[in-house]
Amino acid sequence: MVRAGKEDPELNMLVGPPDRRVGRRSFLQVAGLLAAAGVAGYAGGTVAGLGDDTPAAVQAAGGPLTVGNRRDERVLNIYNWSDYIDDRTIPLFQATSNLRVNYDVYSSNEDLLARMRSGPTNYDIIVPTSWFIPTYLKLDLIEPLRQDLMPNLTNLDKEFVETDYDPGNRYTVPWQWGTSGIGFNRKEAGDEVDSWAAVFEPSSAMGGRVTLLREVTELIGCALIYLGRSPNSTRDADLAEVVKLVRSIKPELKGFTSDTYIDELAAGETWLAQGWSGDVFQARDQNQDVSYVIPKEGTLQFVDVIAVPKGAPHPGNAARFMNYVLHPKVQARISSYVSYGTPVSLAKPLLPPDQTKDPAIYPPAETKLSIVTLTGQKLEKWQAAYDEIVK
Ligand code: N2P
Repeated sequence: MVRAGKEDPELNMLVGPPDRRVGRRSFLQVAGLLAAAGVAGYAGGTVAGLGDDTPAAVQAAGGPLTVGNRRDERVLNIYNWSDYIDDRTIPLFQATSNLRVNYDVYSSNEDLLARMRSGPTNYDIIVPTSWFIPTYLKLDLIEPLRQDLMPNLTNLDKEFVETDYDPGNRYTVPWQWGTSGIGFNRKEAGDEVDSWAAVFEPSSAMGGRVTLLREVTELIGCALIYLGRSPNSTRDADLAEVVKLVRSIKPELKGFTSDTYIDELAAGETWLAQGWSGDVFQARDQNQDVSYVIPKEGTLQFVDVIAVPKGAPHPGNAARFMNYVLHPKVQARISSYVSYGTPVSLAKPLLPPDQTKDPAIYPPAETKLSIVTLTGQKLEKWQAAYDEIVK
């Protein structure tokens, strides 16, 4: 039963569905709203019992809320993927922590990495896909987390702790996870879409209505899977085949996009889109003709992880935010809205059963899912192949 009394402000704030996406276009407006919500937030700064900035945690950390920061400011600068959060989590975090959040978005790992390589930024939080973490570590772009400020780390499912890319969560905590697949309009593309052929060899009737992801690993990895090659291949012959295939269908494509396809699917402008699971479900929330399928050839599974850029101004505040989003109730609010998988099983009983039972969100063990390993020169080779395709 949902209590909505004053005694549990967090629960109170969970009542009622979120109604605005923090997407490409809306994030600036939302940022304005968030600033306003921060001003109207709790003056006291902590709310007991939430497992985030509890008085005990603050005391254990030895001081005021700004402990752990390089700049003594009640500010947190977040850089996350577009369409990857509900519209309530940030205002509620601001209210419970008395920190002001600046929220900015990107739409590909390449954009994020390029930004981080271009010199210091003011960001305290970034959310790369896990397979980029070895690269971030090698380039010395991220720093260890203030785990002492994150008691909710214990909420994480084991598989997100015992990872290859960051065992023990020294540098990262998972945000959400999902798959890439095909979003399609059943009225226009039919009910039978089940193969990557739908987007990598589209029929001429779909001309100008097909989009592919503007993201190196997803484009190259899924095309390799369609061609029956290893999703981690760096063989020149395999990559040449991918380039040839995708270049040959370019006249049929509406374009490459990793953000606008949500609105385009929802508006019925795009009929077939290579896309990420939750994004397609967000389009379906607006247009019931949209469906998502994991192609029969298999696909890539990703985990996007929160990390702190090296030398970030407010790593203490970043830890407070990570701790907040590891709370099952907060995870449930985010996950139910974005329709991606949660790394906190304790959140699942709080999610709508039609999500937790949906094999497209939580795929059964027999689904063919691959994980990209980005080591050595693979990223360069894949980027070169991608550039040949897109340019
Ligand atoms: C959010 C897309 C995130 C998934 N719109 C890509 N890793």
